[in-house]
Amino acid sequence: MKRISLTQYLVEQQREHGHIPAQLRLLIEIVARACKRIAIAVNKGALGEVLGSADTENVQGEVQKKLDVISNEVLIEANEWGGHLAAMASEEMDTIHVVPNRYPQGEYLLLFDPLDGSSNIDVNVSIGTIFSVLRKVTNTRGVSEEDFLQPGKQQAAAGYCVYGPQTMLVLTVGEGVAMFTLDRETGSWVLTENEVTIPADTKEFAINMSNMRHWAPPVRQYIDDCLAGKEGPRGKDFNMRWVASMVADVHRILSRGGVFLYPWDKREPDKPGKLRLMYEANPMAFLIEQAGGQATNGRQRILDIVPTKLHERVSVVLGSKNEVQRVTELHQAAA
Ligand code: AHM
Ligand code: MG
Repeated sequence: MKRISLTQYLVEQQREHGHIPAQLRLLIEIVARACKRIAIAVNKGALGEVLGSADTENVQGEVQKKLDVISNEVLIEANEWGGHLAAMASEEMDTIHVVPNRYPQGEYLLLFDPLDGSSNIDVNVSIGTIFSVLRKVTNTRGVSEEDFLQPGKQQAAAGYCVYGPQTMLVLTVGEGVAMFTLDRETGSWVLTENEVTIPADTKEFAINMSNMRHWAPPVRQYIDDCLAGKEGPRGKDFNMRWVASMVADVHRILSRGGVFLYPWDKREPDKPGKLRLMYEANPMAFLIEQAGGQATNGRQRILDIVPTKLHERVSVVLGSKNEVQRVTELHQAAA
């Protein structure tokens, strides 16, 4: 099999479609390199003294794990000096990190969840890094949080890296989805799946079932119908999977179909959901749509939502098209 590296893939995309400017290519390569460093830290585990809590809290009031903090630092350090970015934002930082004056400022904005699936770090289950790239569209000097508040449909690129049995990078630059596997011997990202597509139908759903009693009626209805199996209104048996790392759950869906839900629930009625719009839902929604799936908040396409704040939360329903449509219709019927 001819091996195509990430660099070659990006150069060829640029030649064929002409939509990957040099700065964006550099950005993607730097993020991919940073993910390699994170993968090394993840693999070392207890031997690298990277497990356990950092005894600090992030802006969302969650206790940070050592690997949350390490991964955040790796991504910032790697991306500061290249001249491709104006600023970065992260799940682990209260506000944006502007590229320091000693480096040139670029035209892109990078958002990330440096280590997704934090509850799985210490139990050796797949975790990941999620990233989203926006262009700074305003011509104002300097950069502020406002510059980041763009709907997900304006993303220039998005992807994630999953640290599992294999380390894989999954990427879209708006021309389909490509998957790369890290070759540990050579240290390079090798294209192993191109033009990924999600089947429109599925018999597999992913949701944290322990929250069932807190869901809104349309979500309850959807899952009840799935659980009723062959004898129920769906006429088929469903299987359930929940890794509790969004990256791993989305990776399974991109690999063989399925539907993922993290819905609003009544314990926190004022919060639209648990997951964060700008660095979790948007990049995943972009990938899922690029693979032929759908992503909504139950009512509206995720990529159309105009954010009002950096750490905004959102309900998420994504994956195989016909299932997402069904959930969305149940919400519309209940409205
Ligand atoms: P994190 O970014 O702090 O790791 O939280 C996000 C994670 C998602 O990866 C996952 O889908 C969800 O939270 C798991 O939630 P739960 O603990 O309810 O299973
Ligand atoms: Mg996360």
